[in-house]
Amino acid sequence: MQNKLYEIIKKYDTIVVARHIGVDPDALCSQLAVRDSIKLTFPKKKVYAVGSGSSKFNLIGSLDKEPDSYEGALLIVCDTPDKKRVDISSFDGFSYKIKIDHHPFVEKFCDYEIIDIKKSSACEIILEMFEKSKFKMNKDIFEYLFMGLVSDSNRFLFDTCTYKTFALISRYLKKYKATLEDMYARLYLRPLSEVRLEGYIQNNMVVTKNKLGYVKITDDLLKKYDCDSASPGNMINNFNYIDGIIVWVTITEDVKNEIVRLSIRSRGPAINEIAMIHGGGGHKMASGVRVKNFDIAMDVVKDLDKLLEEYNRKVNL
Ligand SMILES: [Mn+2]
Repeated sequence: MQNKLYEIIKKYDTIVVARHIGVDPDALCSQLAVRDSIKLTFPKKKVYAVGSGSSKFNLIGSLDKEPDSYEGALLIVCDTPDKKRVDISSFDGFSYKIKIDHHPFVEKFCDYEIIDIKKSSACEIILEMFEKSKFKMNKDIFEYLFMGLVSDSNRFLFDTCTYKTFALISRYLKKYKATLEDMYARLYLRPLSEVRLEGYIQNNMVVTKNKLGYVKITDDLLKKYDCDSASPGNMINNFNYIDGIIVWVTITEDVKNEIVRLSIRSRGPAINEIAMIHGGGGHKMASGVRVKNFDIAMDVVKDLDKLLEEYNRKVNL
């Protein structure tokens, strides 16, 4: 797998590395690690990490401007299961496309697809491949991959982290003497405005008798708290392990894109099928949906509540 990847990459002079819309640390870090390792391994190649960033992740690393043309270039898409969620202006011109992903399979849209849904993160897949291959690494590249892995596994809370994950990381922590505190600060330092918004969510989350928690965040509220529409989705993992809440949802108005965004998490039933029915997707326990307005968002919430009702019935049998 890693050798095939190496041989393909070797053939192209221009390489574009993309990932999903609504950037998160695993998406960003996987693309930056792939970009920098290719640059390090093949210094003459032109490699671009593209997509819209977020000021929230300024401490992690920076992206590139898209090249003028993709003619004849190689595209590598990280952390994205479907074509419509790739954060890129166009697919035209690419000679070959590669996908590296850990989401449940949605569709094949690349010539060569490396998918392992058992892995915690796209970053873990890449770190494992780099270790076994001729791709060069350095401390910075390892730090990207570590941060992406930590973020997507919610600091090793999920079952996708195994002894293999820890062993893999351990070998590199030793090799590069990376400092955990520095990496966590780059990942988790956040503005006070977001903490205050989180306080609002804590106080205003509605909880149904089926143990579904949800909260609506309007654009007015985002303005009041000086936050952007990506903020609630970014803090959603902080609501895990609350007694009395099994599935929880933030419903956020995004005026710029004229949508309402649902971020959904579960520590009980798989929620990705309901997300998919409503045009979204993601992981079994961490999904998202974009809809037109709050009314449609509440249809998703109702379906999730029904799912929980059934789940609770089975659990209590
Ligand atoms: Mn991911």
